[in-house]
Amino acid sequence: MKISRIVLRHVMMKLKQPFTTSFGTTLEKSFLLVEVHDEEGLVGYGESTAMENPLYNEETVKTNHHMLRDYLIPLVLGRELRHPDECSTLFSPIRRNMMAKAALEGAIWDLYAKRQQQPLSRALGGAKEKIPVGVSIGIQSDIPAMLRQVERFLTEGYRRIKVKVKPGADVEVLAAIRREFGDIPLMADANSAYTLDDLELLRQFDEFGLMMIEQPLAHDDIVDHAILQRELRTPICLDESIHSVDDVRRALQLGSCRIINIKVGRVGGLTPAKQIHDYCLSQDIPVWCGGMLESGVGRAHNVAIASLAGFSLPGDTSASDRYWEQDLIRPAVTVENGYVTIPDAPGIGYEVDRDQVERITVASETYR
Ligand code: OSB
Ligand code: MG
Repeated sequence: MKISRIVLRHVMMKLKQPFTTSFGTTLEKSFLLVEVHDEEGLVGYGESTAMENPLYNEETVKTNHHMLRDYLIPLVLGRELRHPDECSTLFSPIRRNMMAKAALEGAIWDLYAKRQQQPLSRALGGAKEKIPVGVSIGIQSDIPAMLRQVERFLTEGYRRIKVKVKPGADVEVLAAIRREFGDIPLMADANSAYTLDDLELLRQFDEFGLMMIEQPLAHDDIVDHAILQRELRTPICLDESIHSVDDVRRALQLGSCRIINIKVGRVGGLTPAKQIHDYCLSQDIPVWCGGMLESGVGRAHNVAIASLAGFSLPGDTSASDRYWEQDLIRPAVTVENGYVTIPDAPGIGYEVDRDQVERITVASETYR
């Protein structure tokens, strides 16, 4: 396939409700959409999961724009590609900037699958027909507000509840959820809000029989996490610390975690995500697909990768209406009985609503 034109859009979508983590609150989501066009008029779509500000990782909408415009797009534009896996090799001289790479690579995967007239899930090697999904609930103003959110999502059928925690909004919240809802599949995500100085506090998490605690310690750490994991019964799941198969290998060798959250953006694309999945499957380490408040485009990529066999735990691939009044894709992603059905149309499997994309576009550039 030959990519003859690339359109880069800066778009803005307003979330239904603010989403709060230990690092900040998002209400308006500003992000980049990538369109790759081939000579036959087919289009592949990708979404950058870089946020406006560098609070989750070091990337931002603007750094992604720079990397795409000045480095990554020139590497693929006009080039004959046989397979999207080639992006990993082409991009390898460029250090990091994983989300920028993933946005372009994801668009190329979509285009490739459309050209093969195959759903992206199948092009990636996924065989599942539906995937179990969970939901991620942001930090709330008080415990009653949190209990209302948990109740709402349990009613909607979600198969696992994840709550964001931070010092001062943690054990009491978890205790209240257990008291109210009993033995539901429950986990907590700290987004690096703790240090080893909080060991005695973190030990109290063990009382709640959580499925896991996600990224309790620093975003760039695997050593302190190994010390913590030896002290806790609750499995640690790493999110921010993992960018590659080598990161996973080293973390497992040290005993830093027992579960891996795979985010396509954080690891640099679908090909690296699949490699991490394959490695974890070979090591008997459960994985699940994380989310970054994606629009339908990124959500569709997440649904596709989560169709691989090793994604044995419910992911953060919730329904479009979890965050959006109106999504960019048709039909919207829906959850029935706690499952999302893998679409069988070619590529990402959902139609991109071009009118809606135009309405939310703040700026766009075309490269040819
Ligand atoms: O740590 O998983 C995270 C959202 C933004 C940044 C980081 C994270 C999250 C979520 C929400 O937990 C996942 C989602 O529903 O998209
Ligand atoms: Mg996380």
